[in-house]
Amino acid sequence: MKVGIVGLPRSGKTTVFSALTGQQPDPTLPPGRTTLGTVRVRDARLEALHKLYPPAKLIFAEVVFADVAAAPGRKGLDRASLTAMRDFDAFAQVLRGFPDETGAPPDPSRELADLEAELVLADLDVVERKLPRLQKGEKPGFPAEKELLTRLREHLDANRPLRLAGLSAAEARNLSGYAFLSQKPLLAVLNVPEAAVRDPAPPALVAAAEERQVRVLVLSGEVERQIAELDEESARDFLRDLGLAESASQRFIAAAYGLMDLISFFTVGDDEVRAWTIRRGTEAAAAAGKIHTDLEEGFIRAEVIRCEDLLALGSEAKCREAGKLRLEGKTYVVQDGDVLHIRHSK
Ligand SMILES: Nc1nc2c(ncn2[C@@H]2O[C@H](COP(=O)(O)OP(=O)(O)OP(=O)(O)O)[C@@H](O)[C@H]2O)c(=O)[nH]1
Ligand SMILES: [Mg+2]
Repeated sequence: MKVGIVGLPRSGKTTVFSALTGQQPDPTLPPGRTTLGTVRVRDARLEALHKLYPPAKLIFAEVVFADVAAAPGRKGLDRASLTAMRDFDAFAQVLRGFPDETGAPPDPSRELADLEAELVLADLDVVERKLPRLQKGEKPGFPAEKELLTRLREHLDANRPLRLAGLSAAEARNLSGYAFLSQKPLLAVLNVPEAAVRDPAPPALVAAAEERQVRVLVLSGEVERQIAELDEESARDFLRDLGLAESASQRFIAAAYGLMDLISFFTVGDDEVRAWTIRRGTEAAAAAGKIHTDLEEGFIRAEVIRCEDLLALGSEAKCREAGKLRLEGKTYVVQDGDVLHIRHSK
């Protein structure tokens, strides 16, 4: 799962990316080239499970963030950046919450609208190049492609992002090859100065975000960068002094999980105790495939224990005795916090 840190030029994308991931993109990269950085998903349940298997390695799930090198001196997005953005599963749009280099005050609700307009235009361009070919009799890639694209064109023509087009799950799946930009889940990230880090988001931004069904996260890239340089205890003290409960990177990840409808399941053993990320609704065989393709192909059954049962009873054997271990088939829908052991024939 890759979250693209996107936004208008000079909004603070790279600052936020570096603060979250500790990675410094090479400033000489050509436009459109991406830099990836991973962030561990802290999970108290996983850390508690790890205590039951002392020699095991503890492996957190990770979220990948991407920063795109921008073409210098542009007002809007360059083509190379738009192309790079097609590859991301979701967007976090950084909104400038500080005066820019010329002293101009921030206008985050306008930035939200401006980027959206660019994404809508880029999608409209794709639809308008495809539709005439379908109308001329080109074989559609999926049933009713022409009708669906016609509907999308009307929607885009009205300056509405495809996220709000009320697409069914099947339609969204059919369209996945197009990688429409305005269809991708979006989170708004207001990057404010340290002094404003506890202030609520400005009402105009809240209204603009609500209208688009977008969540707003307020953070200070500057504060996050400083936290990233501290050890855990000093970071806690620093956050307490600022009146914050936790660093934004974990809030950011929680929001990204929600945005992409992601959940975690766990595997435990003497070698490793590990969290895996899947989309909500994933069935057991596909979840097993995340661990290893052999486990999906040779899937027989999943032994499932709820992590709270395992934590309360202290061992898999005790869970088995207490009837807390279930055997589930291929189509079992894995739940957040399930501990899985896959029985397989490979
Ligand atoms: N005052 C202040 N300046 C910031 C903050 N975050 C970023 N900046 C400045 O804003 C400018 C742009 O920051 P970047 O992080 O490079 O923004 P960007 O969106 O990656 O820019 P491009 O990739 O060129 O589009 C730089 O001069 C930063 O120093 C902030 O929180 N406060
Ligand atoms: Mg940048």
